[in-house]
Amino acid sequence: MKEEFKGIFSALLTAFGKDGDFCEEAQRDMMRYERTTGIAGFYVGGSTGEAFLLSPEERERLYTVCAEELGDKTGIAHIGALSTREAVRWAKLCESLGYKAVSSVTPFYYKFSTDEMIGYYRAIADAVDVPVLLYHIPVLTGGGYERRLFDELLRDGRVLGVKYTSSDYFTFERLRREYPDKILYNGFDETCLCGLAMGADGAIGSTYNVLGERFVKLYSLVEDGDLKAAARLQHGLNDLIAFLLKAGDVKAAVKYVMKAKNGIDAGICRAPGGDVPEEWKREYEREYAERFAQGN
Ligand code: MN9
Repeated sequence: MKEEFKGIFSALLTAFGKDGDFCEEAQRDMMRYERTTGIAGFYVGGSTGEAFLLSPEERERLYTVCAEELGDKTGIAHIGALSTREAVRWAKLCESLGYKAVSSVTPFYYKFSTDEMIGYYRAIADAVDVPVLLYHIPVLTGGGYERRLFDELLRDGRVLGVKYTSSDYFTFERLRREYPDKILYNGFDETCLCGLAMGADGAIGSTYNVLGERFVKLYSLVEDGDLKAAARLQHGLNDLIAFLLKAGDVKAAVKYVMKAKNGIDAGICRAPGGDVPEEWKREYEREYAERFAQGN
């Protein structure tokens, strides 16, 4: 069961049409393209997928359409919500659609206690037979995982592991050491190599929508023990990621590249988000289009 969770996973974008509605066709096109890049699977409806900006109807449609396009790839559905009952509802739906695991950020905005958060994950695990992947992303949730939460949940056999989006690699390494059988994913693409070098089983990230092939290469270099070549590759990729980050909203930038490089129009991000700045687009055409298209 573990093998299917290893490797590079695209934190899949959600496509919108010109009218701003969810665009099923572009969603399918994106997945068909990404399936050719060698990635292991898709993480559907997460931060990059603008999950919390979708209506319940759209969210259901997104999970359904993406489940149909998984092909032989592993699907992990982010089912996080503010309330336990909503998360449980999404988890059950995604299990029935064939996702191999369900995942959630900690409930945010309200200051829930650690015990309440543990209860949230346990309720999800009680509701489904697929394993639960924790999603640690303090930069967006404002915290959430104190060490006790990790420990209590990682000792639970129904918990798959952690999607770890933090630059605290000491904690990451301690988790690796103490939970050798859990699946740990690196979360920040710009430090993918750090996580893999510390023993991550894979990585889930936004830029893999458009840089999948090269991160698959990085993953296999680490597997082969060639850390020097992997570092060279990460350096080159980070020139591109630094440029994506410069746009202000990385998912908007990845959408732009998806269209410019692959001809798939996933629209712009949903308001109050939006498009990348015009000046950034000009710089893309001038300095980066070729590097994104060709490699480093
Ligand atoms: O978890 C993503 N995190 C956020 C995954 O979007 C906050 C990453 O893939 C980043 O987008 C990427 C750029 O910083 O590393």
